Amino acid sequence: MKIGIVCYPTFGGSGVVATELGMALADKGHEVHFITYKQPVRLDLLAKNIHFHEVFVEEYPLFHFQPYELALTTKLVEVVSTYNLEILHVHYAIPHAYAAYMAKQMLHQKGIDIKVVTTLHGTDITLVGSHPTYKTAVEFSINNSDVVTTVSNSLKNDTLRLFNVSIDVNVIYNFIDTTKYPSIDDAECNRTALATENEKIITHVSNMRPVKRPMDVIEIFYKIQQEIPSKLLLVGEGPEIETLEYRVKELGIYEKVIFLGNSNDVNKVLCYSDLFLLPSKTESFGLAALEAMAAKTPVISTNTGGLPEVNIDGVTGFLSDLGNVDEMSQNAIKLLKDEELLNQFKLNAYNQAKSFTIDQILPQYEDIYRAVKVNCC
Ligand code: GMT
Repeated sequence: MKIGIVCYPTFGGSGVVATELGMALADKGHEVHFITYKQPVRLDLLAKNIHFHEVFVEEYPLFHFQPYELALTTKLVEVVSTYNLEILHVHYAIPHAYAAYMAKQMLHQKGIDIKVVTTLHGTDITLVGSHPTYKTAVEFSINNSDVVTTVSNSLKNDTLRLFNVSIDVNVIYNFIDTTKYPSIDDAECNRTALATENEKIITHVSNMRPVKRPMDVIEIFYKIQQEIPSKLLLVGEGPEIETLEYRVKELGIYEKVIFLGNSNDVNKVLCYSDLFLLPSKTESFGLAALEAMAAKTPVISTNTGGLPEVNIDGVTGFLSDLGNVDEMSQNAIKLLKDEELLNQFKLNAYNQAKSFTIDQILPQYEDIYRAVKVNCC
């Protein structure tokens, strides 16, 4: 099939899912065209069947906000008609589903029928999409897609609760390629660079936005390190970083917290991590938790959104109410103190991750593409 993928090219989960999906589809022989404003961070441009089309936004002094939707719509019309694409799969509704709808109408006038598959990822529904500023347009774009998917049951329920939805919503979970995670014995899994032999390594990966509650990560770690020799690795960049650094200095734990910034090597950090912290306010799925589990790292998380569909309380980690920093740190200490229990949880986490492998999820998207083509025209 000839498939166009529209996504954010940055380190966010929706862009990662879109990129990994596109590369796996290309690997299976589909022709995949990425259409976005920058090359996606995890995209292997030299791989077979992969194409990338950059959306340029012409700046003009009159514009306070650059009209990205218009530039994207124009590019979609051009790419679909030039390469005879059959499916446009847009990740994150805002503004991608809206631009795809507009492109579909323009292509229809040229006698071209393109099918639009919209995957909702989380904040495009919860925090941002349901805000009155966007809600009408997001609802319209959802209802006028040919197929809609969400990345968890929780996000499906949120979508049905927050919007007046007149189309079926399919759940297709986030996925993982477990082969991409080195094991602790591999040379590239170099834990000695960051911690001593007797220290435990605790990791948090996010875009450091308030929704991820990174300050809770610091408070949880502060309690852990009082009882267990340990280091905290923070991977990712975002608006909270400065405040976090300030708090870490204030607590006197600066030498125990390592700020790694954005990284394409998250798997190499996770392979030697003993515990992963994800105390998010909301999380439609929690791809970061799944990535940790694929690297045999148990997860201490909140019980919000789709996290209970991924992290199993008392098995692959522990779940707590939002903001319950005391319980989260107690659970972390309990695990880190008991080597046997920790190893059991590491194994459980890995086994749970294996139920979300790409080879189980990819065919679900292919089935949707095939079905929407058959029902078409
Ligand atoms: O987590 C973010 O803020 C990034 C965001 C995105 O769309 O890029 O992630 C969302 O999509 C991921 C992939 O489907 C999910 O695993 C994350 O849980 C979800 N984030 C939230 O719902 C906050």
